[in-house]
Amino acid sequence: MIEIFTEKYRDVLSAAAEGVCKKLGVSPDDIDVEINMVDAEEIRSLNKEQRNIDKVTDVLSFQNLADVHFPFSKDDYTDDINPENGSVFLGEIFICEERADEQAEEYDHTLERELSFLCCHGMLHLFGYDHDTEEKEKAMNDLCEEALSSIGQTRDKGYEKKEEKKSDFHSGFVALMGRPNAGKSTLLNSIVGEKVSIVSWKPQTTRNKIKGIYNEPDCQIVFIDTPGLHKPRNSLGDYMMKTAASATEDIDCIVYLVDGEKGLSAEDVNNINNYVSDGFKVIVAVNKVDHITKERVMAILTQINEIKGLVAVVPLSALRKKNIEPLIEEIKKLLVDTIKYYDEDSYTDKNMRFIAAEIIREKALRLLDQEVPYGIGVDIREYAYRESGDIIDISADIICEKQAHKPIILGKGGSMIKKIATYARQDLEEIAGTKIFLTLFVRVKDDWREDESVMRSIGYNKKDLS
Ligand SMILES: Nc1nc2c(ncn2[C@@H]2O[C@H](COP(=O)(O)OP(=O)(O)OP(=O)(O)O)[C@@H](O)[C@H]2O)c(=O)[nH]1
Ligand SMILES: [Mg+2]
Repeated sequence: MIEIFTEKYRDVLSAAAEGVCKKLGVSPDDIDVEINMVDAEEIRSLNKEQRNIDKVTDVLSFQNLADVHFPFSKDDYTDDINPENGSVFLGEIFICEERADEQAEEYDHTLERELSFLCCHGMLHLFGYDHDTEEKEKAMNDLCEEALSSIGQTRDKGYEKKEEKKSDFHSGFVALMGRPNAGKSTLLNSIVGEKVSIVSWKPQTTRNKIKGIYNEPDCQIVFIDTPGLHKPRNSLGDYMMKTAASATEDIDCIVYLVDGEKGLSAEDVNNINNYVSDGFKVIVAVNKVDHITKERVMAILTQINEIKGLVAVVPLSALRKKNIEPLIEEIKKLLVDTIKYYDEDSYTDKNMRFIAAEIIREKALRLLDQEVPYGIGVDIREYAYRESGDIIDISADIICEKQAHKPIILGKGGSMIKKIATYARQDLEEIAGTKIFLTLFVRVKDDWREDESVMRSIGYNKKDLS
């Protein structure tokens, strides 16, 4: 049974799937296949989950049978028979509507033809066909074409086009890179207009990749905030640098932030040169110009002009939101994709649990002195709405790495932890738009920044980085 989970393209997909069955001499009643139409974000997340590829693709097929042979007989697959309908479970196909639409335009044929092709391609995968060698690819393509022509699906057959024309819309991914404290997270928050990433004057504040989404009617830019580039001194630092490196996968450009107060360092020059020679499109933003003289800005810009191969250089103030538009305009020139990856209401890829942990960490970073805050992690133990729906209960552990740090975090009579909780609650209530009850505890986990199992449990897992 070929099950198709879309009303809109049911006829096209079912004709294509049956065309493949006919070509292979298989009765559609003997097989159990599920065909789904999904949007770009859904196929991207399936691709990431199942294949560890964080990219939108046109079609995904998940094959159930390890080995298919012909002539196809149900009796050869008794373990894979679906007891509900007596057919052999072949697998699932997911087709991305936006990508199919784009490809139809690109190849100058109809959407119907493109969907049929993608469906045939997916079906052949479920039957064990592959394209990992030139020879196999040709065999697969030939079969696909034969199946398509057997159902009269030629390139000139018309099909109702989607009403929305998207060619004026552009989108892309931009990694914000730079040394610790340059102002990457501040810039992300200013661009997005929401507090997405935590900020502090202490270096190495950001530990994860955090996406912030900027929308305009004709464009969507997904910015990726990253941990500041430094030489790692422990496993957490190592995780942070791997995180930063992984943020440059599949991006359209890098915005490299230079801290205007500190000036252009030799490490900055080295990092920028490496990105340029690796083929990235690099825009350098000189940040914190609100805090330095015009002469100093000019001197830094002159130094940067020596670097070859940059797309643009933009002086700005992330904190004061000065000169951010010219940066956006430079980025827009580099956008080539036409997919809206996130809906307009989303402004980050992170959930409230993650944001809650980060806000608590931010307050600890800002309130605690010396080395204590660097060894802090936050584990959210509970995040739950009360039945009434208007109060969220959050309880979290502040994890520190030395017994001696515990009394410092607690403060005299619990004054410090109360302060952290009050400031964090105020921010979280504003972000969540609802009342919050926040309870914090302090736990000691000796040298956890070297302990990968503790790191994993609080969200620093190297395996999550593709
Ligand atoms: N004066 C001034 N300060 C800024 C500006 N942008 C950021 N800052 C300050 O610089 C400090 C570091 O900012 P962050 O945004 O946390 O820097 P970051 O690059 O994300 O740092 P890491 O996450 O540690 O890599 C904070 O105290 C910010 O308030 C700016 O435009 N002007
Ligand atoms: Mg940061």
